[in-house]
Amino acid sequence: MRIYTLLLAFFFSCHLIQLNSQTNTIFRVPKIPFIVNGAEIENPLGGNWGNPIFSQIDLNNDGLKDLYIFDRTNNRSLTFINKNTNNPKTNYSYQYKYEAYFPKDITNFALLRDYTGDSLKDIFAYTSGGLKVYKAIRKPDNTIEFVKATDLLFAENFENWGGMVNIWVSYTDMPAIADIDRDGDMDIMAISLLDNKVSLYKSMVKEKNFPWIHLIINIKPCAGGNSACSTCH
Ligand SMILES: [Ca+2]
Ligand SMILES: [Ca+2]
Ligand SMILES: [Ca+2]
Repeated sequence: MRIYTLLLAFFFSCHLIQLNSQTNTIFRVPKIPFIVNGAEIENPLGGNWGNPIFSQIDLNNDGLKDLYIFDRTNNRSLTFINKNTNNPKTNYSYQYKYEAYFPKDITNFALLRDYTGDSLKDIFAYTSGGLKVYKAIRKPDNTIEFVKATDLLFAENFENWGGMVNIWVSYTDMPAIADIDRDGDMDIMAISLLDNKVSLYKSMVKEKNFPWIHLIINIKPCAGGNSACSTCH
């Protein structure tokens, strides 16, 4: 009986939304409670993940790190706000309105990393041939806009031939994007297309005093193959 009540409430709400949209009236999306055994479910519409990738970003600019999930099974972005309730089971609230910030054309994987040094996470996402990058900008109205920084991220081999090569990543794989050598700039590790070994793409921002927006990084093929990369630092 309770299920029928919820369904009726849902369809009635949809009907109201349709009426309001026809008359251009501002409406508020109703909150429909999902109740199981007398208790309301915290995030009833934020689940059903198939292959989630987790990242942190302060979506509402309150100083607390919120949660961004990219589900690679259906290329869906989900956003959860950190409520700071000091209860680890209910820290996050699913709030879909922030999903509108994220580009609609992301597929296979998305990782949020701050490559600009402004503490606001940018996007590294799959594209044919490797990685595309979006730079995050906090707008005056406190929303976030992701602006395409590059359609395909390249690396430069400073120490050898000096040529440029795209940082190749398979659509079935995912790179590691972190400060691998702990020198304060962000490096990338990915499995090479040619030999299936892990390559370290070392950022040269610190070494060469590049501006923070410099995305060109150094290539150091990892001698340890897929399993160990401590030898290539
Ligand atoms: Ca926040
Ligand atoms: Ca940033
Ligand atoms: Ca580094």
